[in-house]
Amino acid sequence: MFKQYQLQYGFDALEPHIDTLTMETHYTKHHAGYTNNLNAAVEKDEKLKGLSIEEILRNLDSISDSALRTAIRNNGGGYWNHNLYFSILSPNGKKEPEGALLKQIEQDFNSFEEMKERVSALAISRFGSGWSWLSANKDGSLVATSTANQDNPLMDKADINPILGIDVWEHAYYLKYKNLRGDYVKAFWNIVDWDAVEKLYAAIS
Ligand code: MN3
Repeated sequence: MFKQYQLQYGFDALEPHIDTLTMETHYTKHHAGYTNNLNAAVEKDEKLKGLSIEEILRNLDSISDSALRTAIRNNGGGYWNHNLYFSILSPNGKKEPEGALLKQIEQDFNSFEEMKERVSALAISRFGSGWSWLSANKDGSLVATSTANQDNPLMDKADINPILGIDVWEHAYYLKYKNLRGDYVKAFWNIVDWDAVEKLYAAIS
């Protein structure tokens, strides 16, 4: 039974960057929905029971039933992606990366600012719904990519781990920002908890 990440802050805590109603709807409706649908789907295939969500998402091809594979891809992706998203946000997190993560960001993107520009550009240019990612390869190197729908880099490549994701589905920003996705993406960086991102980076490299 997969459990939804427990928010460490209130629905209103990320104001004014993410509004209370968006946070409440996103967490209690969208994320809860993905979680419930994932659990229902996993019940349908004995081979999936006991696997971690990462093991399932890295091996979608092993699910023979195509409708079930699609259900797991969409809802398992939605489950995992939102667990990451909500866990790296905080109203009072560390404002900038330090140490090994900062060093790697500077190596791969020249600077913290240029990394944010690259990940933001991918978020803004993603057509329709999807995500923009900062991910770490097994050797510690970092890469910025984007994916459609609830896909994520785990589905594409072995040994890659997203450490930051920007949700650019309209449900993540439309109540406050309407069509101005770029304003939401800009605001997103104000509430990233770099301590949480550093911990994810340390765990995989
Ligand atoms: Mn979402």
